[in-house]
Amino acid sequence: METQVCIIGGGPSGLMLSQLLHLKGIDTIVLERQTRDYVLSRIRAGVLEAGFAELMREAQVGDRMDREGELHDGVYISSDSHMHRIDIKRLTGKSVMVYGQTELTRDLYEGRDKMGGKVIHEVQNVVLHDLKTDKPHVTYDLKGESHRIVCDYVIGADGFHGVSRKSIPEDVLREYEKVYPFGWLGVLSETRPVSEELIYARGARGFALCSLRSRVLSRYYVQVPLTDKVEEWSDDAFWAELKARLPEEVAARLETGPTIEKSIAPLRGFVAEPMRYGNLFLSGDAAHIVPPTGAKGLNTAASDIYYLYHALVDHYLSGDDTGIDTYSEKALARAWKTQRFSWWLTSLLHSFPDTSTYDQRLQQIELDYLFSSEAAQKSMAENYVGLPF
Ligand code: FAS
Ligand code: PHB
Repeated sequence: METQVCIIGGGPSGLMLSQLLHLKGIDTIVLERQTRDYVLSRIRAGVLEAGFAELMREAQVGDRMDREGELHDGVYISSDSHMHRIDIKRLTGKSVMVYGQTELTRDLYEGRDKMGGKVIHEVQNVVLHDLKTDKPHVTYDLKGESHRIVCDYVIGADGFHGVSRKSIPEDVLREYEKVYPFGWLGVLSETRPVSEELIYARGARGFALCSLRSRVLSRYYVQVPLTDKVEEWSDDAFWAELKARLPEEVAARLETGPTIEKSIAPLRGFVAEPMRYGNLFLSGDAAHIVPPTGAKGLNTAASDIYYLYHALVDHYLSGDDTGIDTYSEKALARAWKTQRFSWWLTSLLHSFPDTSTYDQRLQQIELDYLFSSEAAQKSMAENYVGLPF
């Protein structure tokens, strides 16, 4: 088989790029390791930056997001009993879109179906070849048969555990990592969300987050030690711990119920450089991971896709390779800014084991400064709604 752009990974990055390029007449094939149902069963991000929402509309898959998603103009940060609202709309002129990654991935799949997009599921043994030549190719197995795709470019949108990053020679690839000494226990419940807007709660017992997917579907998280196992957490234990970390008036109105999903995710910051090797381009989690505190994981995948989309359109439609030649530098510049913001918000709101009393006081002072300074709130708000692409 031949195509112009071979995309490894049928998550949000890969599907979004395939959809956008198709609309410009550029041919792609997406190779996905899992089944579509498996990809759609994953519960992940919930908050979209304004730029991501714009990309969904440009990809002609934004209608359901605009109908069912919620535009949020503010977000709460609570510290013990104090609640403070960061008015992101007043401070930046922008809102964030609350709409689950599962739903937007479904919308992208349906968009690909409508346009006859080529997404091949359950591929195995994907191998990238001749990346430093003008005609790289990809081999893979499907139902016991071997296949080969010759292309101009390979896009590694295959997430942190994918094959693409590992196809860059060790003497070329530089990796930077920060592992946080805790994880997030997350639940989904068919209950009315406790708040109209998200609440990031910092408390003596640790961090908690009140989020949502709709007016009848809530998403909650509590910080847990890395040694915790999800099976150790009953629903009752989760609800009791969440209430203990929220201001009293919020805890009092929390609607509890059976959880329909429960999982623990570790927190890490990770960046791989460069994001280009020959005619292989990394995007999204294949190149970088952030702690979910700042809701930047999926949104940084979006800026990678935005840069790649424009670079490939300029290449194929105008013969201009500036975007291709500057992709890695541009994507990394923004990715490191989202690392910084995610690290800052994680450091501000979580309880760190073995931290000194000095550092504990500094954390409280940083929070007091945020609550009292319009400049500090504007800085947080401009990062939360998304720095410009
Ligand atoms: P993805 O990992 O989503 O997709 C990569 C795809 O490639 C997968 O479908 C995988 O099956 C496929 N693949 C892997 N190897 C392959 C191979 N060899 N061949 C073919 N296909 C292959 N972000 C937030 O902003 N907020 C959150 O709250 C949040 N929560 C998260 C919770 C968890 C448990 C995880 C793991 C991530 C979370 N994230 C969150 C980050 C997440 O949303 C990612 O940023 C987002 O999925 C990135 O999208 P992709 O880059 O497309 O990678
Ligand atoms: C979510 O709804 O899953 C979510 C929202 C905001 C975050 C992280 C996760 O910062």
